[in-house]
Amino acid sequence: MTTSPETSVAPPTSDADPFAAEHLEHPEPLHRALREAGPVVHLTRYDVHALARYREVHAALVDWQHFQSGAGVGLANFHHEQPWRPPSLLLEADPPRHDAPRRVLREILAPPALHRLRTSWQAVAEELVDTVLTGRGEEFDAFTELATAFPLRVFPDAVGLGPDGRDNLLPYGNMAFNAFGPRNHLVEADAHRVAELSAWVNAQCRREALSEDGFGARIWAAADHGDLTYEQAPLVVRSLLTAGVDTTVHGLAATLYAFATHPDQWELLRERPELARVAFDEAVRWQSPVQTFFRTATADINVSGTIIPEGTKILMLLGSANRDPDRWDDPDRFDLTRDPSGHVGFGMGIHQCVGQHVARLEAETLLTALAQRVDRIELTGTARRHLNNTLRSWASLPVRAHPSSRS
Ligand code: QZP
Repeated sequence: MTTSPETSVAPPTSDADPFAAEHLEHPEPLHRALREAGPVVHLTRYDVHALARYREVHAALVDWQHFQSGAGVGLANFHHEQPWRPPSLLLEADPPRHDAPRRVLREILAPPALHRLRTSWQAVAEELVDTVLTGRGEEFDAFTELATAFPLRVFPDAVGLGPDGRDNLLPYGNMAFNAFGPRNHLVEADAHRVAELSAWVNAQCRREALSEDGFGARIWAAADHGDLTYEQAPLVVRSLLTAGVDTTVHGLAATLYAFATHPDQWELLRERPELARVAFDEAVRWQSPVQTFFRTATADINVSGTIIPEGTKILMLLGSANRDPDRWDDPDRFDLTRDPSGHVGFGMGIHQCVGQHVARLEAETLLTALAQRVDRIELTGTARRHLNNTLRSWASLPVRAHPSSRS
């Protein structure tokens, strides 16, 4: 994608604010406009360059040498602004510093390591679905009762968290994902909780706070083996607690919303339950729970004919890339028969979501339990969003689920 500087042109500009409420609520019109404007668009309000097409987003994600993460993956440039918390050793770091923590977490969250969780997660999913189907006359809020309840039942236990204060996890994540955006009203709204929530999360990352058999304990054991330093271990645990809760909650919510609004696709899943995993990936492509993050240019980079100046921030619109008609047939359609692989909803390249197998296992166990028990799922009211600067989030998914006769 890098060509000689002589061929460069000034990019089209836009004064749109991708973090304004109207665009967070309905991002598609802005995404289409930015994709059509050109391969690179200068956003004058923030003085950043935005990539909205699949081709450029993908190319930037795999080129960590030119598109660095060490200056932060939010709007704030850590070289000029103090980060709100010590930077993540994985997310907000480049090779070589990034690599040891990444290797440790990759082993701990790899499919073979998750194998022993499957049976217990299946049982939790079945019990949870049975409870919502009997408890409330088959009408319930699928956001709170399933998409939120299920990850909160299985993930903190898998990490090895103690029982107290788990209700801090979602508010902490909401704050962290808002913090990647501008200091707008969403950030200001939670400012009074930063110290309290950070103190709680940091306390949970200590070795003494964690059970002896969870992901957290294995991170500390990696320090015993010399694969991490003892200073790094708590920050790697912090990454799990930051990245592992809200993302799966809103990813599962996106999947349930997709099925509630596409009954033919639910029918297909019931016929072929082995599609549960591909359904989750297709929902991640279609909704892109992680809508955006930034990189920073390490040099003057020529991107498809536009020079992006060294040291400036680049906004990657993952949700837009995942619906780029030049990459996807009928991109706005939620379709279990397509191959969604290659979507950038989990990122791409060396930083690609290290927890994606955990997320897929959560989705697979919950969807399978639901598909075995529910003929039809439909919205009974308005699906409501919660606004966040980074996450395409939900507040409510009121549904009716029709229990199947065979269960
Ligand atoms: C958040 C961390 C989509 C990403 C921005 C999600 C994410 C990944 C890692 C961390 C936080 O390491 O704290």
